[in-house]
Amino acid sequence: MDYSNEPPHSPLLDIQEKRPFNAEPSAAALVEFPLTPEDLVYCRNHGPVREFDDTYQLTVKTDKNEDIKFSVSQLTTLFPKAQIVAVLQCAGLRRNEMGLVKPVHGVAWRDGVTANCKWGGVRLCDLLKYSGVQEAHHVCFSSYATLCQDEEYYGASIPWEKAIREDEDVLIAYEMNDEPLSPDHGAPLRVVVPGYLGARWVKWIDSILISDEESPNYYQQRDYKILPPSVETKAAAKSLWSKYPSMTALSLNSVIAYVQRSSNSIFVKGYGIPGPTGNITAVELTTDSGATWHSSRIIYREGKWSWTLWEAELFGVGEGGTVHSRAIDALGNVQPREGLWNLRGVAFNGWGVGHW
Ligand SMILES: Nc1nc2c(c(=O)[nH]1)N[C@H]1C(S)=C(S)[C@@H](COP(=O)(O)O)O[C@H]1N2
Ligand SMILES: [Mo]
Repeated sequence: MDYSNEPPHSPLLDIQEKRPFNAEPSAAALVEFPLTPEDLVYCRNHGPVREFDDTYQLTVKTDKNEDIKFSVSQLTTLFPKAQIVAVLQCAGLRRNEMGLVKPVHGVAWRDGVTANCKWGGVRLCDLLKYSGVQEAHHVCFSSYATLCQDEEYYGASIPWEKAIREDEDVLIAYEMNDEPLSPDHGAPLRVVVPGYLGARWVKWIDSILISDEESPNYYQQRDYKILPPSVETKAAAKSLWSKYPSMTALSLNSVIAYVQRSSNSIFVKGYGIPGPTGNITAVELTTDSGATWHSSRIIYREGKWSWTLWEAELFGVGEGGTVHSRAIDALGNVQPREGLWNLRGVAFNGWGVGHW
């Protein structure tokens, strides 16, 4: 694959892999901003990043066999712009922590592969209605424009219900934080699927297909699935991928970004990510492995899909110790103590952890 024409990447990220470019900021840097500035947004790629000019087109494939093509300027003039704050997160967030339990396969992501941004673009439901497509079970997104490691193109799909409901806020985005998307984050067009893992937020999207089947793409069918803990090798996984569902919603999560000690207290700050059952209502902290819990102050949360920033000062703590966090959502669901080990190291959401 040709990596020679990549645009420059943000110098503020820690590089995990150069080719493809995979890099993340520190969680401590992230939590200083309610909306993540572009140069702190992690980059997750399965192939080269490319730049496109204004001949770029998005094709909607209808069941009438008539492809409808849209240029970016047609999309911006035909449809009203929707703006949604939503947290983007890679399913591999905290994979390094899961790897301490037992080795896992994948980039050893820490807790920086998440970004809370304001996305601007066309509502997918508006685009589908305009295109006159017939209802089917899935909406498949593809980027044939960029090559990938495991398959020629990148693809993903989401259920029809998620795609067509206006209050699910799925976008074909052309803006991030009120600026045009950058090449690293999918310019000129990317999918934004609030609440779902980043793997479904297809960058450089150039095709939409309505289908009764999920996307057949590698990244939908043979990756981004939670295999049972008994599957410990790639060979054992091979025949099992098709038996397990593709991941959709993110898991309820919280992360301690840093702990600062002063004379007799600690200051703790972090973020939380909503799970499938509503946004976070509280993040609690414990310094005695869960015997007693202290509340934290929520300092930022916005709408249904954003992350939560929180902080707390805990007094009367000893010389050194460990603090854990757990998030609680609108339905009273609580982040679990342990994350479930799985071969690909996805969806890790055990209690957040910090030391002083
Ligand atoms: N075309 C394409 N889209 C893609 C990917 C990719 O490799 N190619 N990676 C996916 C994954 S796994 C994630 S987590 C997000 C990352 O988006 P970002 O690089 O803007 O942070 O993009 C998704 N969309
Ligand atoms: Mo990802």
